[in-house]
Amino acid sequence: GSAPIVMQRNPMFSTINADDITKFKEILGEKNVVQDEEVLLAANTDWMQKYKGSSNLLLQPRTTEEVSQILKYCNSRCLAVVPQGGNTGLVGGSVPVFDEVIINMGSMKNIISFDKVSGILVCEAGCILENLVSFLDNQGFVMPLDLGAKGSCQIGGNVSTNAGGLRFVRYGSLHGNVLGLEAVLANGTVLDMLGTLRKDNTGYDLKHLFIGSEGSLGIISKVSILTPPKLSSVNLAFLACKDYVSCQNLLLEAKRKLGNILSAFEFLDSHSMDLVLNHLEGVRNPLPPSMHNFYVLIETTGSDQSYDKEKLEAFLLRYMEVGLISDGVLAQDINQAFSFWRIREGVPEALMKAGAVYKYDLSLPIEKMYDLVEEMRMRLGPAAKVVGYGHLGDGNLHLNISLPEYDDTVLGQVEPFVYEWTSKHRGSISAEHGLGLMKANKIHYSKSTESVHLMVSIKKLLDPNGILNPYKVLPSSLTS
Ligand code: FAD
Ligand code: 2HG
Ligand code: ZN
Repeated sequence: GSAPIVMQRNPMFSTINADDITKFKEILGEKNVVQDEEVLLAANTDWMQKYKGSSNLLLQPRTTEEVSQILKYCNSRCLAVVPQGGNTGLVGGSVPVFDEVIINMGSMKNIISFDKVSGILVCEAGCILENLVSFLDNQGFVMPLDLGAKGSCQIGGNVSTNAGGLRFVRYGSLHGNVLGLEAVLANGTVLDMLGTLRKDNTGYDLKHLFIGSEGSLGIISKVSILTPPKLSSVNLAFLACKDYVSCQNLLLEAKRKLGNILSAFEFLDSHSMDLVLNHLEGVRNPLPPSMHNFYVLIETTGSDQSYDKEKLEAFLLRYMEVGLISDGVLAQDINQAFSFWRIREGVPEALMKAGAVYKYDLSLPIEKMYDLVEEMRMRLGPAAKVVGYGHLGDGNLHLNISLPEYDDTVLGQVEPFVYEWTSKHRGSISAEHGLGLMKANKIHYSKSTESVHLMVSIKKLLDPNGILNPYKVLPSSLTS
């Protein structure tokens, strides 16, 4: 059912007292124990301004040893904590629900090593994704993931959410690219899994438990990641399609014809485009005004400048002739490419500016994916704007419902319908954003009872007092 769950603070958790503050200052030094109201207000509020906690304390560790000491102390006192990276998460996972201590990883931002032969980067969890991108660029390498939040999100947050993003279609999941981790358990134990090997079959691969665990099993303090070399030729096309079937068929052809140089295949519907044009400054549609229903971005990345470009041009020409593509343009330089990406990456920001938003991040069979958007539009009528966009190449739909203000009546028409629909088609109710607070009690739509119970057992083994990111990820009925 979808009855709203009235969340209660778990009374097992202690509240902060003066001795705790003294202890934290001993561990971290005065200035890394933050009680400033303005800083706390921002850290209590998520990116969408939808979830708000009421923590009075933010800690900023600078080393793994400090993270370990903080957690050991919090565990002994039964003080709940929320690990926080760049706070760009979209499911309410990165902010406190009540008065949990915020452990902000932003001060752990050192690059530890980079091996130019293997492309393996080892760094601290608080490194901002864009800073890693710039660092690697100078070395002639790229990050295997890219997302609209790159300017603020941290690699530790990316790994903790198993973020997907815009290059997933080419480089795959962080479960493949992350070679090693260092994580601190609830009791302060430091787990050194910071391997830099491509192959290592010695027992259970524990790092995978932490990838995508959203801060519920430990705090990731260091990451080792395999980075691909930067290739010299990147091309980007911005296309229009008349209907969803054309987008889908175009994807099949792109996989077949562009093959190993395909590096992104993204789509947005005209409703998403309208939002971007109406709410973001300086953004314009690169295609002449017309009644296009869908837009597709195709990026190729390869090593042969003229060949790659010709290949994409020939592809566009061919599928324009047969009508799969209604109109299209190739970016002529890096600035134009940036402006095309701005349209696609700007959709979440435009939605935020437009008012209240209900977000659904779904994996669905590609041929069924847009049916849901249309059904939802019919269901809600003019009460709300229903937009669909996302990582078509990965079968990942971002269904967003935008309205002037949050409205429980509308929400009641959306949920549980959207989850039931997804479950019926054997989809996932969280393709890439995680469960966080928003979907902790919805996990059963995508996972069997037996799987959820095993997850709860693992959680209890690693964090017996449940201090790590409580109320998130797993159903509250099973964890408290
Ligand atoms: P936070 O938001 O701070 O935290 C996210 C979760 O991870 C929380 O549960 C938190 O407790 C936990 N956490 C953070 N750091 C640590 C750590 N060091 N150890 C343990 N737990 C930790 N997501 C995608 O997958 N693909 C996208 O394309 C994408 N695009 C986005 C675009 C925009 C504009 C925005 C705002 C968000 C987007 N996201 C996307 C969602 C979000 O950016 C990602 O989930 C990102 O990986 C979160 O990183 P962060 O550092 O901000 O983590
Ligand atoms: C994206 O792909 C992000 O732009 C955000 O994952 C999706 O806002 C959303 O629903
Ligand atoms: Zn996404």
